[in-house]
Amino acid sequence: MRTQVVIVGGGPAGSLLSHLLHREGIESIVLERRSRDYVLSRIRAGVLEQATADLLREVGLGERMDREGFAHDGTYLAYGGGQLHVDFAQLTGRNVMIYGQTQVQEDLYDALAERDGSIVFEAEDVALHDVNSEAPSVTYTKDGQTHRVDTTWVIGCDGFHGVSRTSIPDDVLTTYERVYPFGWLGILSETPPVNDELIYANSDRGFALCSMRHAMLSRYYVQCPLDDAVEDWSDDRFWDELRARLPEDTADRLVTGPSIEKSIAPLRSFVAEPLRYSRLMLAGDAAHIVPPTGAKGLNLAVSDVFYLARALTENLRDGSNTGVDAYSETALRRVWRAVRFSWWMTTAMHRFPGQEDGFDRQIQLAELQLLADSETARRQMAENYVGLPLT
Ligand code: RFL
Ligand code: PHB
Repeated sequence: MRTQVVIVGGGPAGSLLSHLLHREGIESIVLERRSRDYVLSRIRAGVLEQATADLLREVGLGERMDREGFAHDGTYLAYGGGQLHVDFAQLTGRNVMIYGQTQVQEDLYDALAERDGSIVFEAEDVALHDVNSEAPSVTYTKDGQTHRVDTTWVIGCDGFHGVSRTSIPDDVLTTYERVYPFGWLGILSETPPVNDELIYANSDRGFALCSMRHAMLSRYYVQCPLDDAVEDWSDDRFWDELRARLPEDTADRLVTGPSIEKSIAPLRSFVAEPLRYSRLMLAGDAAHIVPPTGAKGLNLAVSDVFYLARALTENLRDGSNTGVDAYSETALRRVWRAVRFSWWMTTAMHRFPGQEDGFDRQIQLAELQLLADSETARRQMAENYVGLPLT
């Protein structure tokens, strides 16, 4: 068969791209290795930049988000026993939306389900062919049968471990990487969130984050050593550690309960450039990873495919190469800004091995004190957290 665009990977980047293209009259097919239920069982992001939320509304995906999500006008940074409020609304006139990636993904799958054949779940052995020619194709296996799709563009939205990026010759890509010497242990529990806004906590025992999904569903994280396993962390141990890392009055308010999900994620910054190799383009985690501290990963997946949908539409409808030629540079400008911010938040908020000599720890505290003392510093942090408009 033939389609205009083959999208490898049906996470947020791939499924949103297909939806955006469809609205412009461009046909695509999404090939997703996992089942729908498997993708929806992965607990990931929770914070949508204002531009992400606005885009979802604009393309008909905002109804449930506006009903069930929470607009947050600020956040708390806790350190040295106290906490600092960063008021996004006052500093930037913008805010963020608390709405889970799982819910965004459900809304996207519901939209794709209205178009027969727009997504193939459990597509195995996806392979890219002739992407460096005018006639690329993609093959995959489904229920033991091999299929081939001829196309004009192949878009790699298959995450960090996908096949798309690794289909590009090594000498084409330049990669930049920083692996952090710790991970995040996250739990989901059916308890009321400890606070009405998120709390990012820097404590002597390491980082902690209090987040939420809704009024009776909380998401909490603690920094942990990379070689820890989920089995090392009973619920009781998790709650004790979280309490120990929060300001006392917050710890006293914390309502605990059984975890319904518990997982460990490593922290990494990674960028592969350029985002294009002839007829193959990369978007989202397939091209770049940020540590979750800045809440940027999902938002970058969305901004990549926003630029890409516009570029592909111009190309396939009008024959223009302007957008596709500019895509990598346009998207990477935003990516590097988010990579810098996520690195900064990670560096300012975590306990690093080797900090024992005290110097780096004092710099961290000075960094946070600067935010407390300077409205200019707070505004810069707030502008980065709420994100740039998408234009
Ligand atoms: P995804 O979501 O990884 O989707 C890629 C899809 O491709 C499929 N796939 C394949 N399909 C076919 N053939 C193959 N060979 C394939 N290989 C893989 C996979 O099954 C998958 O369905 O990438 P995408 O779409 O680029 O989306 C990126 C986001 O998921 C990611 O950046 C965020 O979750 C990151 N992130 C956060 N981002 C935020 O903006 N705000 C947050 O608050 C936030 N918190 C987080 C996070 C990520 C976390 N983890 C677990 C890494 C918190 C955590 C703990
Ligand atoms: C989340 O709710 O999962 C979450 C929130 C903020 C972050 C990372 C993750 O920075």
